[in-house]
Amino acid sequence: MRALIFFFLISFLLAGCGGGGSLATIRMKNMRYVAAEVQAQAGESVTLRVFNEDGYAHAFDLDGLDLHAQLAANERREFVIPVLAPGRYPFYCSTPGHQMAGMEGVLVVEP
Ligand SMILES: [Cu+2]
Repeated sequence: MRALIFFFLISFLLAGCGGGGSLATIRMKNMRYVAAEVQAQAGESVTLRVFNEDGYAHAFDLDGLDLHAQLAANERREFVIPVLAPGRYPFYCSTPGHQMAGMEGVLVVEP
């Protein structure tokens, strides 16, 4: 029992330090999110790396996590989410007309 508590404590500390987390890459190219479905694991920290590979500005909007960012041409941003609950988190580009043109995707968090 004591070992189990110790294990959970270490896991918690590692998660707090950013260790054991995963990386999800979201690329914007040709008015699309290149991987329209991105996977992540629940219960650990996730680094979302968003890269605008187009020669013009895009936005990254993920309402479920209240993430909203403007990305200039060829700009790269990272968002660290300490912990995610399982579920589907749709994201889109809020630049006028872009979501209608197909700029949307979903972050799928597996339990
Ligand atoms: Cu866009």
